[in-house]
Amino acid sequence: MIEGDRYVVTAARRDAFRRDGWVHLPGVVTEEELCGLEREFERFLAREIEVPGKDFCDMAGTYDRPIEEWAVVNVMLPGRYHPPWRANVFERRVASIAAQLHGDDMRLDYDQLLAKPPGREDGVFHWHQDQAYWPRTADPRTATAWLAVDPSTRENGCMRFVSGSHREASLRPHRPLHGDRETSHTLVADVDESRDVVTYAELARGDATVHDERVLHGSGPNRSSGWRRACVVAFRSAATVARERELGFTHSHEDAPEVKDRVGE
Ligand SMILES: O=C(O)CCC(=O)C(=O)O
Repeated sequence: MIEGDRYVVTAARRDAFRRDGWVHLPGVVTEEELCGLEREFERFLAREIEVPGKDFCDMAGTYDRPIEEWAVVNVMLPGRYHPPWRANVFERRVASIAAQLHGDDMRLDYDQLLAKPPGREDGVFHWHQDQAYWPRTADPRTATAWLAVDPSTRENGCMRFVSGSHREASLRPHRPLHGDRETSHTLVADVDESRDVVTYAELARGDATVHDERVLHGSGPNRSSGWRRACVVAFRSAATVARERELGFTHSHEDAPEVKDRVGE
């Protein structure tokens, strides 16, 4: 339920988040609010809003793949490059969600836009745990929200999760998808669907999922005739965000290589 900038998370949904490592929240933004976000989203995709270097990239291919062939378009840190995007209605609602899940010291760590073009068998976001991408920090509290800009279905490559995997004792091994992190940012973890129970998060436009840094997740190909677009914001504790910045880690793919080398240690 929406109350101004606040989205009320029921006790049952808070419990689901703790148990499964993710939760589906219906109606986080209204249709009217989503139309405003969508207009700006399209300006990023059309490159009317400039996002430099590797922060505009393909999460399925290598950094040098021609743009016409991209299968998972990734806009990293849209708010950094386009100040009017900052503190948008989705971000404000998720700030309230993060506080309800984890407490009042949660802060925005990064934002991101993800878009899969129609009819792409390779439009796969490979299985991973977000923590593998980040430097290790003492406080694990994380609320990463993923907003469906298009109805999100199994056909167009909705998010999928291995529920409860955030409670495994150690992080699963991750390997770079294309050899090394200079060629592509993407990491892959092994998921064995005969053992790991996979849940598909089909969402209506305006719904969101919120996930923990340790839960295994990803998404399959886009076999539909339309785009599958999503806005992401990640909230972590103020202390964690401060520690990351101290390490020079901003979630930009443009961060210095010595910082990248620390990721996934
Ligand atoms: O959009 C997707 O398919 C994956 C997004 C994701 O992995 C994330 O937001 O952590």
